Amino acid sequence: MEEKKVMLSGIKPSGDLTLGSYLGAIKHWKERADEFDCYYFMADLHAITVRQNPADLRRRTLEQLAQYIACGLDPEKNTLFIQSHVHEHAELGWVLNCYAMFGELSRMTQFKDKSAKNADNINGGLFTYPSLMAADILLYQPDYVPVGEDQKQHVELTRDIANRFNHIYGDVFKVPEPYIPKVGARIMSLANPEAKMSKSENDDPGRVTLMDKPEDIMRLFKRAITDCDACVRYDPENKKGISNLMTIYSCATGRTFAQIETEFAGQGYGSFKTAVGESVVELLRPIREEATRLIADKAYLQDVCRAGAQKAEYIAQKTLRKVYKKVGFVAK
Ligand code: AQP
Repeated sequence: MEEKKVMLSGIKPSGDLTLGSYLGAIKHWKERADEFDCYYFMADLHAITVRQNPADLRRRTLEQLAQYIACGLDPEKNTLFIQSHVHEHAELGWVLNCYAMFGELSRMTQFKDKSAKNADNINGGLFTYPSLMAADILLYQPDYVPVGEDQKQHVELTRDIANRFNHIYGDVFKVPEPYIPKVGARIMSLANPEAKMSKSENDDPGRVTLMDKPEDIMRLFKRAITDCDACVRYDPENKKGISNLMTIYSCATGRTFAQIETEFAGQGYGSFKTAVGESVVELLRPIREEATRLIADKAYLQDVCRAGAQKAEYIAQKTLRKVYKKVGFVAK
């Protein structure tokens, strides 16, 4: 029997998952479970590159697992685990640090953005984040890494590191491809369509989280920033707010931009914003309800992540053993 291709991705439990996390990442993960051997994790090692409250981090990590499952990731079909439970991530991360160049790491947009936002805590982990991300990926030899547009640069660096390593030691790593969705790869804040909708931006009045109540979602959409043109038309250059809302509506309803333009022709923005809000309420309702149920069942969540870590570790160990041998470490 032909082996299934491997797919892997992760999200930092650095804040409550947003509509952006869902449309840019998780939605595409669940569509692949039958076709691929899928590994998805809660990237807690990455989360501490920005200071976290320990109790919140612990709570959010398990809540994120509950939300993954509620979004449709069946733990029987997908390997779901917590990054820090598989110590091979940190170990390979160190090795790959020695194959990632200072200049490359300095050019990463996320490092520059996060350094600007956390000027009092520009730590080494923030700088070497891409080496750990390369380790996360390369340990599992995946064919595809589904990410939003903002993570494309990191996947490209992973490819460079893998190629560099393979060039020295032979074919150790499979060089993965980023998989970036055509629509929804970058969902912007409803309050500032120039900025990405981010989990950790708690005070962003344009952030929709998976656990938001319907009335809060409707309020956020009614207040969404648009323009004074009063015409629902997709133009991401000149009409960023409306184009963002159209992207969200398209993802939630499956309609194309042309169909949306026809649907709202001559109607102004009020009814459009209401329709987008309602589509998101209906999209998120079953996720919120199922996640709420699962969050209350801590024993089940613990079982899922324990089983996931065991399965992930088996693969991760094999790759790490090979890497240690190649670089010249003495076997235990
Ligand atoms: N707004 C978004 N639109 C589309 N995709 C998004 N992703 C995140 N936000 C959006 C995708 O989700 C995956 C997980 O991202 P991450 O948590 O590892 O890091 P991030 O991209 O830095 O996410 P945030 O929300 O901005 O977190 P914080 O605020 O902690 O830095 C990735 O595939 C990402 O592309």
